[in-house]
Amino acid sequence: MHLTNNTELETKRWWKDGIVYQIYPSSFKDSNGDGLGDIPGIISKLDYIKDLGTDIIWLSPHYKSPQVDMGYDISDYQDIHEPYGTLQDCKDLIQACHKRNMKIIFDLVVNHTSDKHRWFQESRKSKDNPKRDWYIWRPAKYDEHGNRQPPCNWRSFFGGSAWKWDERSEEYYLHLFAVEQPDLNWENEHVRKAIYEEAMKFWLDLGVDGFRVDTVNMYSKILPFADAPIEDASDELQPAWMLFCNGPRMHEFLGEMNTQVLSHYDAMTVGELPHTPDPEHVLRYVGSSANQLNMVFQMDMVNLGFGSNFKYDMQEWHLKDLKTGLEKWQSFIIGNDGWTTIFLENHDQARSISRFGSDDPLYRDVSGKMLATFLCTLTGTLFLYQGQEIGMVNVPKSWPIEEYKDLESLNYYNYIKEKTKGDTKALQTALEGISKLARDHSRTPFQWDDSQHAGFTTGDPWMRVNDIYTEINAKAQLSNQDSILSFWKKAIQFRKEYKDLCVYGDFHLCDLENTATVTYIKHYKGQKMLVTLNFTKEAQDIVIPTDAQGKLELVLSNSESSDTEKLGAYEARVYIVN
Ligand code: ISL
Repeated sequence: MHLTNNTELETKRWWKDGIVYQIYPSSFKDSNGDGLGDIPGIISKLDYIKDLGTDIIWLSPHYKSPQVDMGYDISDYQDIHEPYGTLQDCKDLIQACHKRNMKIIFDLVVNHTSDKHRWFQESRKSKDNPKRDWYIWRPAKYDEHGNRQPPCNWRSFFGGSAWKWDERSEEYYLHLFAVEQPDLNWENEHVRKAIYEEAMKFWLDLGVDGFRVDTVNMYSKILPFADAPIEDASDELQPAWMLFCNGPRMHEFLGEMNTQVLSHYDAMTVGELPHTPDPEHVLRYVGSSANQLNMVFQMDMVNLGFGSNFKYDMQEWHLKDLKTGLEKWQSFIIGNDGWTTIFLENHDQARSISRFGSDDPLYRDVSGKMLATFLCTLTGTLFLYQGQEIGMVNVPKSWPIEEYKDLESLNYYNYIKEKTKGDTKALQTALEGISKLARDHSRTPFQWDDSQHAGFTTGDPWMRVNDIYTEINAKAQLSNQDSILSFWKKAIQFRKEYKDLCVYGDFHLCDLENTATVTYIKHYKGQKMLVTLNFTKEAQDIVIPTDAQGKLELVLSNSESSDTEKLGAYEARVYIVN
């Protein structure tokens, strides 16, 4: 279906062709030497971000927080984590973005709060506290020996039971994530109202342009709480996403959020939507007529290689798997009013060059540029993560577990340690998984230059800087026309110049079975573009799909090669088909 001119005006929106740059505040830029990034540091780098060609900033949580989960545990929605700055700094940041004609969105984390949030502090006081029902409390179960047991067998995301016994008020509370992240009870309408007021309207009224909505499908759980099916026979606790994702009231809640808050602003929303494989169901979240969210993140590509029970229990994956996920979420919006996203990195993922390209110094640059070509020619809103534009890679495999800071990696390592009673081989395997997939890889300080601590801080960085910073840093790349950074700028300009094809075009995959290349055609009205990418170190045949026969004009490439038969290692080519 092609859209007429009238609907086209409605269909092309700033949050569709705008490119998003995600900032992880603790690791972006420190302005005061305390070793932690901060808001003034971000402001000092806005011209760098603007110059890259990106249009929208997504700021990961900057709110007041004990930082058990790096700010995804919020203790006050209307206050700022002190080392990051003040509310005034935050207002300055919003203004500084708008002055540069950029937008800024914040992270909306409302499935849970920190256990230090005043709502939870009240709630846990006693069973009859007026805020008791703001969180999810349940009595204990007892087994046949009279031992106290949690209400059900759910495993939390960060390991251990999803239920925590509260000694004082003698009930369990639910926490899908860390013990210190109790789940809010969305069934209670006072909770929802408070979220709308404190976490949303407050910031929208200060000029924020929207939200990245954390764990957007977990607010409605299936009640009453039941045991999840046994998938991991070696453990009492089981993954339970089928019982806490996409519960029966999910769409009602998002509809209400829309009517009461979002519809009053020109706000962008992008939700994190794990465990929702059915495109029809996803359209209920992102179809524009559904009035819920503008778009969601699908995890199919970024979760490749994750173990089914534990992420770090790595599995082999094949290029065909990547293409299957790619095709699914690129094409599910064809002929309807939905929208989609493109990303290979964020603060929960390891670095894309290390995972999908090669961090071997021989291929690092070329594979980074190939991935840039890939992302910049896909349909949907494009999200970049800080450091991706300079080709930051995973930390060295030699780093011991002590250098990792994320509770997910550490909890997993400790779980294996306990389970195997410290078996060296098992711990080595665990560390291998962590060195490939840990969230820490994206969280190391930004590599600005080759001075001490990569120019990130004049103090002691909160997390070790990746040792490779003298080779990979922004300063060196800014002055090098051949750098990954320069290529990203070029590819972003290309995306803007060929916006219809790149951002809005219909996507058709051509080589699903090919184990080495990814080839697709983009169509927009009469225009056609062919993209062919080599995901390997070996040269590959160039196969022109029958649908792209005609005069091919090479418009973007990461190599100088003029070989018409073969793609070199990690070579990327984009042709306009005339
Ligand atoms: O990070 C993951 C796998 O390594 C995911 O399971 C992740 O925990 C999940 O997608 C939810 O993520 C979001 O909420 C978490 C927070 O830790 C993540 O950083 C955030 O993106 C809890 O708020």
